Amino acid sequence: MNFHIMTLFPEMIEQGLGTSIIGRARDKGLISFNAVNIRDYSGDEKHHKVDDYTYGGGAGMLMQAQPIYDCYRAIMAGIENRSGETNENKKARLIYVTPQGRTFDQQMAMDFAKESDLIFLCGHYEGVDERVLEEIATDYVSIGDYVLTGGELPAMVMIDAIARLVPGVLNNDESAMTESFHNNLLEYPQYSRPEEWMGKKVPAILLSGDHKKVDEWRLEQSIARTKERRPDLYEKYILENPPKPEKKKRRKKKAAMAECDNLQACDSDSKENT
Ligand code: 6GU
Repeated sequence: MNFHIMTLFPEMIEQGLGTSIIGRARDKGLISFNAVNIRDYSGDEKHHKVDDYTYGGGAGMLMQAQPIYDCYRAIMAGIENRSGETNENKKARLIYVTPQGRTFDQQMAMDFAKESDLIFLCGHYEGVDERVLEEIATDYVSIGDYVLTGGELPAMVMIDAIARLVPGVLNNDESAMTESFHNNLLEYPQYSRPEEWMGKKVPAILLSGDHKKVDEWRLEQSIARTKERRPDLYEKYILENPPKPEKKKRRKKKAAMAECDNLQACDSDSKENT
């Protein structure tokens, strides 16, 4: 998977994505980063200017259309050159990173992870000339309802989330982790040595060696935690996993997993276990 980032600060991207798991994946050739400086495509030979005042007045400068478009064309030419005739009809998606976009989430990360090339456009100043966006942007994506000074950090956030889904990027241990947001549940609490720390004991069930019980406990904890911390996600989980009506006789055995669908049981559970 190849990430192309159109930016005024390519060094920010290179530093941000060059280390840890993502850097290792790049070194292994599983992903690549191509941070392209929009300023290199300025038509202004002398000052390499890429911004100007807005028509209609108002504060701030706007990134002009032409340098962005030329930068985009150069990236596209590189992609087409590399992929040859094989997928000539499939245009790479271009993500304009903007607080006005759809909020990025795990589902979007999974969707973007299917692409072979992704182009990110990082805005600065007051924004970008609308006409070039109409011409090249396929997706408008934000990372949340707050304003940042530029699109580089959000682009890196998205690239990290997407890249770790590319096969081979995570090693077995990393990918075997039961993750928050899979199935709309947050991760259960985890413990390592020592067995007792600051007077707090590791829940006994985790030391029992009974894998089935441990799994049940973890699911129960995940559900309780999601309900308490992210009621919005919990709603989704319940919609997709409606609680099954229990037969009376088998109720005791199956109780652990089902109980958390009931608000009171969940609340008392999570208190007992914290
Ligand atoms: Cl994607 N860009 C900028 N500039 N600010 C943001 C954002 C994106 N998402 C949240 N704030």
